[in-house]
Amino acid sequence: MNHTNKLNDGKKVGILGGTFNPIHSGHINIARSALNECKLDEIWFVPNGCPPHKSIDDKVSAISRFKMVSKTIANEDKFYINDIELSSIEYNYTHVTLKKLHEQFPNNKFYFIMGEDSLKSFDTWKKPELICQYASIIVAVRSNNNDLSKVIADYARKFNGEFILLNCNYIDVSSTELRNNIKSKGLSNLSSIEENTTKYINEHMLYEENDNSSFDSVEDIKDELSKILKPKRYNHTLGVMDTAINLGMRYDIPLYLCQYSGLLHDCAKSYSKEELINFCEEKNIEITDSEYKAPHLLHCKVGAYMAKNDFSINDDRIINAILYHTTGRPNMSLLEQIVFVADYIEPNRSKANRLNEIRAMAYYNIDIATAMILQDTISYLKDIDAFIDDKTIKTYEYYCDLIKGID
Ligand code: DGI
Ligand code: FE
Ligand code: FE
Repeated sequence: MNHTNKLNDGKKVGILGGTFNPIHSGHINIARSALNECKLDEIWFVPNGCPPHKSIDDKVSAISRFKMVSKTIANEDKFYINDIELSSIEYNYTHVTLKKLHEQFPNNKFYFIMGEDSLKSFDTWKKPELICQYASIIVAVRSNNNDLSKVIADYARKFNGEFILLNCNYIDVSSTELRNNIKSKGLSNLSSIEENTTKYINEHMLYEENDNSSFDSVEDIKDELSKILKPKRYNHTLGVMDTAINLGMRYDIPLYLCQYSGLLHDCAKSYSKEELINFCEEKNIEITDSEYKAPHLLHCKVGAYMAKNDFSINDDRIINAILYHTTGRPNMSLLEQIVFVADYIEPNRSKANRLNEIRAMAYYNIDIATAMILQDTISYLKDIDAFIDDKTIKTYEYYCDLIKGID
């Protein structure tokens, strides 16, 4: 992660604050122009925290916005992320943030970047003279105009500050409009959103309306499962549901998706091997060679079928989380990974080796936890001489490769 640290002391640094909800090409354009035109060494993106008594958009947490910005700029050489506003529980006034940055990096020269619209209200900000003391102000404008030059000259005198006009093709993208567009049309046609941002938004399902109105209720499903599953299996199911919800909190995944996936992942577990095969043959569900060799694997396919048809789950993300919960698959969605890991670590489990290690790792880095689970599962299957599905091996190899790249 391009996280700023003390080693960055002694540089010309542009500060770009904002809610970044979401981050878009308007932000990136301003950052690039400021870097190049004002000959800065670095741009630090400073996402706002969650102000007291006020939620920016309750559905997208400050941490999630921070991570979205971080992923978006990860491949940019001179763009960094700074969590100074995220780690404060007070309202983040710009003059306070700049003072703190100044104290942490006394040898840096800071440039606070703002759009021309913000400039017009600058004299209503808290302590503009302190802002000017700790930073020069870069004002991104679409085109030079005399009005603005006059405002700037007035402010410069009044607050004893340095104001720099930055002409850039600064497009005033509205985040509110973007959020609404994402909700109504999806992300595919939004040219103002970077590819890595799109990936993050999709992966975490940000800005989506949660629609589970057609699903059977959680209570009804629990009632039914308590009848069709043995008590131990039913308890395991509740454990996976709760653990998946916890992981959903940790990794910013809508909790209802974790809840339904966890609750239903083993709904076909009461079927015997023969019953699973018969069920699939009857419903024309394809059985692979591996599944004929290890028919218990079919509880995933049958479970997915039951979730759809018996519990009205018409959401493919949940169906896939059920489908891949035993073998996993390369490049799982975060939801799939959450159910895969929750299944292994839920509190009723006690037999596996390294359970404590894997439980702790699950909340630190889910990719490493996934690789550890697969490593232990494969080793266990080899010990008992069981047939190993190619998918299990492929998934293991995929996550081993993935975690090799972690810095
Ligand atoms: O249904 P659960 O017991 O809660 O958990 P699960 O669906 O992950 O199934 C776990 C069992 O499946 C465990 O004993 C390991 C086994 N398993 C995982 N991958 C493979 C496998 N068994 C075979 N034969 N082949 C595999 O590739
Ligand atoms: Fe299972
Ligand atoms: Fe399970």
